[in-house]
Amino acid sequence: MRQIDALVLLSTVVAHTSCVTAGSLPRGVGPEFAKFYEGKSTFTCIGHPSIVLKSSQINDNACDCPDGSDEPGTAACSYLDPLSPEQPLPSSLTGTTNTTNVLPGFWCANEGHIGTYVPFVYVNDGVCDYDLCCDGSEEFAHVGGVKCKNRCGPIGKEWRRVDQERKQARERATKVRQALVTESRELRGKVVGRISYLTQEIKTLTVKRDELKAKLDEIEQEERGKVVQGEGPGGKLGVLLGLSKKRVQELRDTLDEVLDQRDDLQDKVEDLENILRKFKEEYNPNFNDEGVKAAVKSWEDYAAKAANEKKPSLLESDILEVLKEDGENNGINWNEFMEEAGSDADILYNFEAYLPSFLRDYLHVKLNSLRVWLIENGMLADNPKSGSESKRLGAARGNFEAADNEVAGKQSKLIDEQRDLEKDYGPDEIFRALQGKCVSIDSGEYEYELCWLDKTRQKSKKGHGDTIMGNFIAIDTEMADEEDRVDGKGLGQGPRMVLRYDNGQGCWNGPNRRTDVWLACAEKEEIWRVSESEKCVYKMEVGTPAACEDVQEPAARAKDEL
Ligand code: MAN
Repeated sequence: MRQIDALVLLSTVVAHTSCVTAGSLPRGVGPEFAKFYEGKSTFTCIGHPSIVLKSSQINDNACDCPDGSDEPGTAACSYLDPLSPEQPLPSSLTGTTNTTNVLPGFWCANEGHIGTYVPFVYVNDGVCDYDLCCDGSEEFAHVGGVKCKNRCGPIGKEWRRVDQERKQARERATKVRQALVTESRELRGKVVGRISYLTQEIKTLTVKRDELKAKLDEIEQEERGKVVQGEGPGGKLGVLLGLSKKRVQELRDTLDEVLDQRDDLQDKVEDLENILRKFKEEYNPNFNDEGVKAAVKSWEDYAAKAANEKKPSLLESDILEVLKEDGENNGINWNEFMEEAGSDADILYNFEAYLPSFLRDYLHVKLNSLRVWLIENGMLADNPKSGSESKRLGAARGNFEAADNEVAGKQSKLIDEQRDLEKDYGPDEIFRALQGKCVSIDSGEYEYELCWLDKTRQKSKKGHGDTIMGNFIAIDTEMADEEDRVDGKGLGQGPRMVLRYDNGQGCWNGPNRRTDVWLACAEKEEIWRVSESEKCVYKMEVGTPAACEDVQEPAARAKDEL
């Protein structure tokens, strides 16, 4: 108890130790209160200016000021001391005041060491409080014959040695921390590098993937027999059919005209042959006219040749068949051809069935070579009715799916990396360098393990297996208020980082295990102690160079890092 009080008071006064010479002041006055006592013939109560006392009333062992300021060097007003509430109020003041002592305590100058305030209740209590007042000045009355020698020489020397060691250890720990910060920065740089590399890779792969998709779509389209969509029903093949129908009609009209001309010419040939036949029968051979004789001879040769020529002539019925208008029962049934066929591919495959029989043989060969040409050029599936994919389509699909999977894989890696940059790794992202590393301690029947930003484990030494004591969730800050330990392996006082590990293995008949990992500055990673304050709720006290920096609230830290 006395040690804690001393530390609190010590911190208040360290900065003021050299301001005023103690000798010129009433006993027990601390440096920062000197101005109220120096060179005055009267004394005004510090907190009650209306009460003015004689100088002789200072330290006269009677509590005259309601705030105790007239007794800086005695225990007369110790009942006002907030550090000793157990002190009973004197009957004269009971019920009259709720004032506390305006002075923090009896000032012990501790020359050669560090001055500090001692609670008034310790003044002249017959005990040498060397841990607070190494010069023994608080026992000036020698109550019960007690004489407290001034021990500030050796105590101050030892304190400075320990303090020096502590400072050096802290400097070494701070250097280790700096190395961790450098490592963390490098690790972060690597993440940034991977993000930019992945972004570029995804860009390139997406273009490739999209090209492969377009190719796949194109081939699928083709395999379905849909040669790229054209205008109007039936696609390009529909257009082709329209053109074919028109062309067939044009050819039919031309054939019709040619037949008319043929008939005219045949009539004329017949007339001419009749004229020549009559000419041969009626000419007079006795006229020795050489020109006439040659003409008759030519006619006879022509007639003989015509009689010998038995050329198979096109049947008139066949020609008439061709000339007939297309319809349901003759010619090409274009309606049936265009409406009933399932697909363009079906149309091509069944084309011959729609033709008049006399054209089928001739067109069969031509159609076959057309089919082969269409398949080779990717305009017609090689086996549209089988239901299975062609090798070409299978390969295109495989290529696309591989590229698509690659893009998806890289995208998910990119998201992970981007999330990693947003994750809280603590001040200076210090835990980046520690992440994944573990530290453990042997304790009783267990070995306890802490894996930074991962898990805490309780490992049975009796072979009962490991128990997860929590999974890392967040970095928090909490106030520690513990006595300093001689070996320095303690949390001490002040704000400390606390790593929360939650949702560990379920506790029998209880909640899931969780662990609070309290951190304090140390030269090396070390679990100092593990406690289970309530069932399955653990506290680890851990030393680490990562904590050798003033702790900031996460919000302030985020602001600083912007
Ligand atoms: C085990 C350990 C203990 C815990 C009990 C709860 O023995 O994990 O720490 O308190 O289980 O049943």
